[in-house]
Amino acid sequence: MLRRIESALVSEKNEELYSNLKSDYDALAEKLARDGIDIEKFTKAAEDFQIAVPSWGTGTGGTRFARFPLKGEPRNIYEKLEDCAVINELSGCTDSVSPHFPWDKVDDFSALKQVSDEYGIKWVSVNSNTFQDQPGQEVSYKYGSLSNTQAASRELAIQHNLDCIEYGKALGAKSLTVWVGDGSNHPGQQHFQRAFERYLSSMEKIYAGLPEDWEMHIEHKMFEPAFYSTVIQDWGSNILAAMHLGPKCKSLVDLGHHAPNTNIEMIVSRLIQFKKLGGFHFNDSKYGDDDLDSGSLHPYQQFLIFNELVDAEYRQQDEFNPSYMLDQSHNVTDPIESLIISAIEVQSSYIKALLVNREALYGYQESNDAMMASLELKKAFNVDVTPILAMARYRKSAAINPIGAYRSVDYRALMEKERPRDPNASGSGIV
Ligand code: PSV
Ligand code: MN
Repeated sequence: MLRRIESALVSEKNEELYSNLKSDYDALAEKLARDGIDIEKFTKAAEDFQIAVPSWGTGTGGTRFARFPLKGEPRNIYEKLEDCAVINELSGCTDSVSPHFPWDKVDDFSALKQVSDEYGIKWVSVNSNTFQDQPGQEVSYKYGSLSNTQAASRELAIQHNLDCIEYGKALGAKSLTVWVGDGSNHPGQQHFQRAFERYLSSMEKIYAGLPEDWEMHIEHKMFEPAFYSTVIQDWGSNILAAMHLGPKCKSLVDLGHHAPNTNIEMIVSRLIQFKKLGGFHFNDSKYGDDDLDSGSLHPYQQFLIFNELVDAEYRQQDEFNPSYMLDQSHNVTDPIESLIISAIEVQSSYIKALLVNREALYGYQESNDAMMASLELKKAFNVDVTPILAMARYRKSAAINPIGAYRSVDYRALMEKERPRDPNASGSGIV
């Protein structure tokens, strides 16, 4: 297997840390055992947990004002894949990458697939991009793509999505994620119903092009780049579209795409109930979009979302198989470090949600014991599961201390030499 960080280095660092980890792990095992909980079951669940990394997240992000690129940033899809391999080697829980076209320029898909196979990295949901014009594009997306009033713009956007399905097939992906920036900036600019009708009729054509074993995921977002209305504004419009299109179409929840204080975990529950939860883009936010790293600000909200997911798993809910992915912008951190920590934060929410005593919780719910129900959740959330996660990484030959191991190789300095940057290049992050 091809590696970016030598396994000898990771195991050398791990050996320095193992005996302390073992003591912490044994102490937690003893504590959990007093409640009849076998820690090994949870460590195994942590070992099995995987979340995908967005190819575009490996570049430094930015805002509409500026971007401050890091030295040694990836310049193409092969280099992004290398950084994703680093993230997986150290975290042990990110064995797949979600590509974005045409940001990811690929001349030879089988050559790319061969390299990703060598790294042990899979390709998951393919993201289409009809929210910006490409150089030389004949018709524009300025006034929308799949819902544009002009047929030629809609046709171009439909064809791009159909092309994305072909790219995904070549890479072994099984779903297409569609997010459009379509919407309006002025009251009266757009006829709400007609725009939604045009969107649905374009999506029908894309849906018709889905292979039998594929799904299509629709992502809603309440603002940006359109600031008055968006065509797929919220989970209501999202699920209506997914229901209209058919069983292979589901809704995708990007945490940052809701108004502050929205009860996202309840949205998740509704989507689960109607078999329409396709997947997630995890991130955190104070004001909007994907501003912050997953779990950096609202770890309890992230836990409550996982509480719904684990509950569905526990009840063996039909047609429940959501995909997990990170989608966040890293403006001031090294994206590799942020993606490692974010993946582990999401993994942590999952393990904590698994620790909830479901039967006890159902009992408190039935007897309307609000205090005990809340304390049952808090009890699981307050368990420090870091020894479980670190032990899972150790057993998978990933790093007990991923950031420590990463910093010890000075990867960015090495990359600065390997990846000299064209000073005129615009960079690969989200701007
Ligand atoms: C839109 O803000 C979004 O969340 C969608 O997932 C896009 O594909 C991605 O971000 C682009 O950065
Ligand atoms: Mn997203």
